[in-house]
Amino acid sequence: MKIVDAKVVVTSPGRNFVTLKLTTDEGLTGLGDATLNGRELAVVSYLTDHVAPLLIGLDPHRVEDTWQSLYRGAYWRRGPVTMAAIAAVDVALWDIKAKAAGLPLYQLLGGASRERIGTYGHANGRDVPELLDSVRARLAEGYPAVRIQSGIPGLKAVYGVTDTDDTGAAVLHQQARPLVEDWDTAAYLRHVPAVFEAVRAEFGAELPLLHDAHHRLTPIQAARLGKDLEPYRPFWLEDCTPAENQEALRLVRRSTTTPLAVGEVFNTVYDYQALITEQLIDYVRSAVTHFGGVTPLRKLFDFAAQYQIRSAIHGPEDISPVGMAAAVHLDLAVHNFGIQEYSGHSPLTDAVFRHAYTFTDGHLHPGEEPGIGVELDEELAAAHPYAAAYLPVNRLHDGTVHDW
Ligand code: CS2
Ligand code: MG
Repeated sequence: MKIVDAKVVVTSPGRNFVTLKLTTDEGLTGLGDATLNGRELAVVSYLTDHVAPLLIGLDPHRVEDTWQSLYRGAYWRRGPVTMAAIAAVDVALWDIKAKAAGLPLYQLLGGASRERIGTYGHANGRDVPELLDSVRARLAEGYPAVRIQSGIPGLKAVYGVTDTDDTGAAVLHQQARPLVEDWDTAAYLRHVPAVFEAVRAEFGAELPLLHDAHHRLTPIQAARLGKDLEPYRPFWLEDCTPAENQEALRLVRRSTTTPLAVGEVFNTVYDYQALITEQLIDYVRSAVTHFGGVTPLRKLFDFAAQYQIRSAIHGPEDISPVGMAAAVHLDLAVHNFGIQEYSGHSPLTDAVFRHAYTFTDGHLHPGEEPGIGVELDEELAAAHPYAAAYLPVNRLHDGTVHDW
């Protein structure tokens, strides 16, 4: 079997997605997600101009060899653009391989290790009452765990708190030019424990509560927050400090028993090396789309499993249904599964990307369709062209740029 066509489809059914579609001489097709939120066109060019021509004529069954060729052959390694492009090729090849075998992808990854996949949903509010209503809404949808993000008194717009227009519809924090949000770490550190106190008071001690600090704290501030949240027993504190400096987590780890989750912005195992071998974290957060595909992410999970660290694949709306499908197949198969983030997508996005995975009573299942179980409606995709959209930028009150 040979690859005879490699096409990059950019569509924006409410937000931008980049998809690679490979076609073989036997008529089999494979899809891969290459969406890099806010830098989509860089990956489009990487794939279109530098990778797609090299794929024509290759045997699609040679998944590992193609991955190694794209990783080592570029000479310039790692990074979000390169690894999103390689991820799209990798997932498309796994999709073809599983279709050729007539099996859902998870069967090629060792088969099911569980019956269904536990998820967590996003609850947020501009203030505590609104947050409590949002938690209620996620529980009503069946989510077994909830991430809680709240507005901060004195701050206009904060990460994770969905702005809604006067019709109540979510206003995506993605504009043709970056929105500028404001930040005050001291106000945040004062407020978050009170938010957990209020949610625990309302929903009790059992409900798994997650929180994302989104890279914004120094190590000692992260240690402070981890300690302050211990009485509320969070399921995890995510991205408590920018983890490019992996050593920073040593200070946090020795200061608190609050579980730590890191890694959605990481794209190779080397970003995690010390975090895993020194057991500085409890969950690895990389998504198939940002980590180079199923091939390396499975290896990362097996490495993490030696240290009793579990998976927690990144699953917000900017991971397309193609990337989500690949994640759910991995979630079903790996032994050290932890939890799957799941925000769902708009009905229009689900129409562009028809998928076999299901979300029922707060749990996902990949379904039994051969491959990853996603079909791309190219005609509908073409009706929603790319629209420039950028993530916000964060600034302190004195105007200093801060992590968003
Ligand atoms: C967040 C993401 O879901 C999360 O944990 O960190 O929503 C992140 O803000 C977006 O993926 C950025 O595109
Ligand atoms: Mg996050």
